Amino acid sequence: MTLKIGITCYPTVGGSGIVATELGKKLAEKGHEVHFITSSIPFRLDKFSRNIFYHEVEVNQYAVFRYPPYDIALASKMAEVAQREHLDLLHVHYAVPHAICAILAKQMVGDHLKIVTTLHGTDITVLGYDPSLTQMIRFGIEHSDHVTAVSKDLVQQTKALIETDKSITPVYNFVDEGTYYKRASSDLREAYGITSEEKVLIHISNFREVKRVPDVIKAFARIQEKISSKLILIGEGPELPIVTRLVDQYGLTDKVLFLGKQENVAEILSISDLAFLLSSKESFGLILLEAAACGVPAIGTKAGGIPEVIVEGETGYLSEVGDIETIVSQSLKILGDHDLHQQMAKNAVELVRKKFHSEHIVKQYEDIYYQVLSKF
Ligand code: GMT
Repeated sequence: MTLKIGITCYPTVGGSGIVATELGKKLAEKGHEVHFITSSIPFRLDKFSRNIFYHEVEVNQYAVFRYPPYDIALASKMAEVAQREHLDLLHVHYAVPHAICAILAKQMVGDHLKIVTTLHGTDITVLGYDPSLTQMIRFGIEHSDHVTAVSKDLVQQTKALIETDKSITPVYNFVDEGTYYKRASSDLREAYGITSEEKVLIHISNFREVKRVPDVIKAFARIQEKISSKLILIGEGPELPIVTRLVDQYGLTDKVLFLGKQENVAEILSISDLAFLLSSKESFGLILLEAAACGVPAIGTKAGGIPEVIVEGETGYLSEVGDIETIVSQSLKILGDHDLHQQMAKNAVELVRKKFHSEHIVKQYEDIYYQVLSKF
């Protein structure tokens, strides 16, 4: 039986928006009718599919409102679309505000409309610490028909921080295998002025404090003294000025390439030798999966769900948050040993194929949908 599914996510926000959109696309390929209900068109929704629809949430800017009422507009749009299109369920990404809006919509439409909520991390590990929101997050979780989280660690953290007994299913993220694979060597290295002897290190994030990008620079400063290399930085965010200054202070301006925001990173990952994700909080770290799919080993921190994505000693190494010494020695070990690097690159591709394959993950979500719909 094919379903009619409404999907709400932050269309412009990193990993959660990407995963929600790719999930919608895969569901549509399997014959389900997918309705994106979002504030703008999700940036990965780039190709036409007759099973995919987009409903824009328009927020009234009426002068009396000090803050435009996005949540109310979203709930109202969800109810309108659910009624008109006879949706079976709403799959919302983020407890606050999206699960709350879905609960409101369900109250308007009726109990037959089911709610599946996926937690991505920021809603719990950042907002969960704000006491004024804890109760609201708990409400969103407990009134959803089913809740998933993108790692086992996030399941544990949610239970501990939000103090809920609600059953939460871990469902890992996935990448589109048609996009993320290692490209044959391109002229990109040459275009970026990278010589054939140089190794390429890469970090991709939204440059928020939790990503600890300065640690990447500190580690790179020492790595490039031993192994000729360049560091590619992709993304933009509040810490970019701090990072730029640090690169300057270390005299690394010729060795660090700031590429800004890039949407198609598979090409760039394909010329990379090692990826870094040194965050202090990270529920999953989608970029690690994207890197692994392109055959790039990674160094990550023992934070959140990262140890569920990097297999220690097989696809990369793990270190304590801020332990630059260990990060440097682990990086030198991988970059200095061709056979180890090749083996890790191979293992990484295999890991994505076995543990995180889109077919397997999409099936897990479908099973959850059928399960909630079978309950009256
Ligand atoms: O990392 C961010 O700040 C963005 C955020 C998002 O909403 O996309 O990322 C969260 O969700 C991603 C997709 O599930 C995860 O891969 C990221 O680890 C998670 N970020 C954090 O937990 C900090």
